[in-house]
Amino acid sequence: METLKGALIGCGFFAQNHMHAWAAIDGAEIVALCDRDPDSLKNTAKAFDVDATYGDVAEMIAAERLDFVDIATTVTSHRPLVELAAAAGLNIICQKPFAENLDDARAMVKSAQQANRILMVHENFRWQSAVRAAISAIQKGEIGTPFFGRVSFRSAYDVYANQPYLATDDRFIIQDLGIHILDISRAIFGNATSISALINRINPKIKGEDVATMLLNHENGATSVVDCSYSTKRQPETFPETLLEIDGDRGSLRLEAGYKLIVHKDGTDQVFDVSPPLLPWVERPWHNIQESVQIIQQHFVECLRSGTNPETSGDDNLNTLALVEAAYLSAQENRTVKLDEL
Ligand code: NAD
Ligand code: 89Y
Repeated sequence: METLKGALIGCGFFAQNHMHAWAAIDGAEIVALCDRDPDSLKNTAKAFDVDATYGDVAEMIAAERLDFVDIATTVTSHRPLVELAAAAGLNIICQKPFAENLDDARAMVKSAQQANRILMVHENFRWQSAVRAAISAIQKGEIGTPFFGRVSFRSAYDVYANQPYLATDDRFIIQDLGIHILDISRAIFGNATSISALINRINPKIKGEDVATMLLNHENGATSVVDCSYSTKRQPETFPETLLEIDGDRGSLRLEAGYKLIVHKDGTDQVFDVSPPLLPWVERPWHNIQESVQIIQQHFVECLRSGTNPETSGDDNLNTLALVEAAYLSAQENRTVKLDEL
């Protein structure tokens, strides 16, 4: 089978993880890089030994024979880049947040559908092996039918050092991080019908909210609480772990700090170490996220090969993005927002 040829668009902070992961994945290779910033372009080309470099995406797409593009830019550029790539007949994997708003996201999904190409969102947290182990235990029925969950991410890790835009954007934690945690809640309980959100800014040096507490009602009748904070100073500092407490009608499950999975059923606890493997290129504490980058990109390649829709497709991600929009609306108007309002 021929190796799929891809191009990376955006060679910034997080794209370095994409490149390490592509190098470790069978069946696909990155043959070209694009970035408007010459230094990022040059450094990434050197680090990963890629000869073809471009400062303009349209120029790159015209010059290269590609099967897919991997969009690792920040959100404002996602819609034009996705539409350009789809119009050129390319498959696409695009970083989160997928779009700035739902209208853009719907148009992006449509552009890929019209081109009959695969569009996947790099929504990687549900692909973290520890989270996956919990989802898999729930899907196997280990705790019966889940009826309540707390999906929680609380940390004081300095995310602004690597991603300075997080301190200056109007929106912060729900759009940047909560999006992943809401997506995990969807992966466990399915789509939601309504959400109520409270937000707060504790860190005076940033513009957006750094604390969000969200209450979701799911289509299947389950309730979940999704809570996120980047102002929680604690030991152990759990960045970037998502912690879970899920109650089912036959038992309960907890994913605790240190990647400890506890499944309680028939009156006893079973305890599992679900620590992510330390891949050769990863660095603590990011290894959890970095491993999931490799897993999600591998899933993208498998979907391209088999022609199947990815689990975290553009279409699927509309539901996660709708939760983000609804959470901001709820916080702004101090009311419960029904998802069918959007
Ligand atoms: P960054 O600013 O470090 O890098 C973005 C790069 O894209 C920059 O080098 C910029 O010059 C380039 N760029 C922007 N528009 C372009 C265009 N039109 N053409 C060519 N190049 C362009 O940003 P980052 O921190 O690496 O974040 C990138 C994305 O990754 C964001 O959407 C962020 O939310 C996401 N991210 C995801 C995770 C995750 O776990 N999934 C973690 C961190 C960041
Ligand atoms: O951008 C964010 C993400 O997607 O995962 C963690 C992060 O890097 C900071 O919140």
